[in-house]
Amino acid sequence: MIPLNFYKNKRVGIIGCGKTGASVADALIASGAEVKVHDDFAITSGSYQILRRQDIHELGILIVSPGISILWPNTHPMVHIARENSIPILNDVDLFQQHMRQKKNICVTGTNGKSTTAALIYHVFNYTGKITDLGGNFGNPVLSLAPDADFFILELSSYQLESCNILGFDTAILLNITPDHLRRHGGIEGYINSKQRIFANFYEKSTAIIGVDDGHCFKIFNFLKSINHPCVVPISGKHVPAAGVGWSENKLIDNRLNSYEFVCERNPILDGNHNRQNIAAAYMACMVNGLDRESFCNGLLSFKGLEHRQEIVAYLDNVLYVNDSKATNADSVEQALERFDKIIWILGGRPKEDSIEKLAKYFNKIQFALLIGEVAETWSELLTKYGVKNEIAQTLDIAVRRSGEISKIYNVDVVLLAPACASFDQFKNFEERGDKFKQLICAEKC
Ligand code: UMA
Ligand code: ADP
Repeated sequence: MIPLNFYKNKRVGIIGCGKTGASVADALIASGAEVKVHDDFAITSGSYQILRRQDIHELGILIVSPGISILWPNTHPMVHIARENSIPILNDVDLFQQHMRQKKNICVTGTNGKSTTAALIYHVFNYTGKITDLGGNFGNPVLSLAPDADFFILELSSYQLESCNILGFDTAILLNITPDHLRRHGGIEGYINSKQRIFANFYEKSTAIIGVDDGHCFKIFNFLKSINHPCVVPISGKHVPAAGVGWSENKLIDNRLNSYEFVCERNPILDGNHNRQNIAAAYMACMVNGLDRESFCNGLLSFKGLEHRQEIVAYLDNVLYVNDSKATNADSVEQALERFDKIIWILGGRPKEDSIEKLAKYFNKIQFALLIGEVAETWSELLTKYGVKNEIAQTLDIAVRRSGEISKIYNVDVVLLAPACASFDQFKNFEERGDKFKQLICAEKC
């Protein structure tokens, strides 16, 4: 737990008592602050004092959890009151920054690839014996990390960046931007603004690592160059950028000095251009933080990848079963559709703002689609319009059973769970959905 000594005897309010709110409350209480907590739905632990509206004007500071809207779609009413009373509003990442300035942080954002990239960097740092901790949107809040680590790898979501004010990270990585969480950010402009905050308040030793494979990030790259950011490195999963890091076929190339230096071959577990983007970013983060190339390459080769991201579950009766439960938007699903052929596609859940229609160019690879969750009927109609054979399975159990039957009829290489949807209509989270998929396959097949 990170000690928050600046807040000793201060009155602090917290909105949201999930993982983040509880970690902030615990760290503040342990540091001698006077803490009150509000949650609109439930206080998960009875041990905190309740924050009421009439308490807000007495606060020294208000901390918001990532799930609390401070702008869109509606500003949380307590945030309104705090603003009217000129109470500073920060989040847990701000508190972390205030207290851990002497340590190095490497922060990762992007629409897709954050967890893989953050985990890979963490793995390589550990491999080389550095004392490192990993957290943030990854699952364990930043204030729950071990204070004695020398390096902190922080995965930051657009929600966290939106409410973060101190910023000024040592190494900031933006992998890519495609439409996601648009309602929460009031549209694509709001989403881009949140993401690019990762580079804000930079200082002379900050490094900005930025994917240049999409138009939004490419513009941000040009902007950072135009304002003379001290160190901006373009990275790509598709080519070798000038003065940057990228790929020539399966070779990672360091072209920072425009000298086209070979670094290493890719790790076969991390297949696809998307993973090449992640590896290039991770490599660069390691280089600017003092690791050597050989250590990076050895660390990369021993990285096993993360569960639920194009995870190979089984190869049975000539059919590969792939769990890509974390593919919750069209862009992440695209990576899997690009990689595989002759697919039985299990998809659906609670839809996000983007549609699978933008994946139409891959529909000729789909032998059959099995739809689950709230969106099943709508997407069944859409797929039928494009001539894709499909069936509403409604639940994952039925979809897996049907995939076994259908794979015997059609010429199928892969059964792919890549939902292009959030899981919350039928599961607690994407992990539960992916675990269920794996259990079902093993129950049916192994
Ligand atoms: N709540 C309110 N009012 C609201 C909204 C929420 O009171 O208007 C309360 C809920 O009742 C609940 C609490 O807030 O008790 C939940 O807080 P939260 O939504 O901020 O979630 P945490 O449990 O603190 O988890 C957050 C991240 N969740 C979100 O951003 C929604 C977790 O990311 C993150 O792992 C965790 O902090 C630790 O840093 C999850 C996520 O879904 C994985 N992230 C989104 C994504 O990856 O797409 C952004
Ligand atoms: P995030 O933490 O940003 O959600 P993950 O590493 O958990 O990213 O991967 C989520 C999904 O996105 C998986 O389906 C994965 O295959 C895909 N993915 C991973 N990296 C990228 C990338 N750089 N670009 C696009 N999709 C990616």
